[in-house]
Amino acid sequence: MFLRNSRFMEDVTDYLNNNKFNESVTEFAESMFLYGAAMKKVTTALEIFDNEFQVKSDYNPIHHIESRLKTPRSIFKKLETRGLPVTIRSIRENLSDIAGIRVICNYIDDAYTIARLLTDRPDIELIEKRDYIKTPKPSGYRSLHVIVNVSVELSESVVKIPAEIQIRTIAMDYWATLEHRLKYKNEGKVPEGFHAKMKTYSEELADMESKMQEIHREIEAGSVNDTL
Ligand code: 0O2
Repeated sequence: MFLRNSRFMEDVTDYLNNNKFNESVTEFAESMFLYGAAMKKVTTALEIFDNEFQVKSDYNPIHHIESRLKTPRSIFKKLETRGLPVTIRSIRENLSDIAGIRVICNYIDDAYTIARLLTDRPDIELIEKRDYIKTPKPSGYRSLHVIVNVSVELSESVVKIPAEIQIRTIAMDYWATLEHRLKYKNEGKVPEGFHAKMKTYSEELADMESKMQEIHREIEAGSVNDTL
């Protein structure tokens, strides 16, 4: 499947021609297939939770789900930037975000609920949790990152493949998407004061969503007196 993808082939051929990647394209494609399978397993698990909430509950914490496989170009670039060998072994040992899944939730509490539901499953093993909601990055970036090992059942064996799940609210996603676009629009050149402003806006959004969370908790607890 991946071998027929022309962009995939272009990226790998480019590296082969430059002698940067001295490995078999077939082997590389096979390892990408495993990351794709891990991504599919996590998205399917999430879609089942999503459907279950829709059918059984009057509240669904999942707003929507996104997923992507890191492109060969971006894999090679990340290894090079870090001064790591550009080999399949190095990819396996150093990169945990080739299979990437993003879950967008309504409220902050929902992000923790989704992380728990996923990592309670026997086929999804928690490796590392990076809580940028409790401790945002210096840029103002907020999100809950969960690095997991996913058990992928093949025809004759079971393999464990890493995946990165980013769980964030609509407000966190709004900030991260626009900040990323603004930052990379001009090859990384940003106007003066950009970083300080983005950090302030992130704090303002965090403040607003804590208030929205509070209203949600009150409504869920049934302690609302006002009539519409
Ligand atoms: P892409 O294309 O989004 O995947 P690691 O991922 O472990 O190699 P790091 O930075 O220690 O490196 O991991 P971390 O902190 O878990 O964050 C990685 C990802 O979080 C990034 O992926 C972004 O998606 C997101 N992220 C982190 N910081 C910021 C930020 O300041 N702004 C925005 N908009 N997103 C951020 P990649 O690898 O950069 O690329």
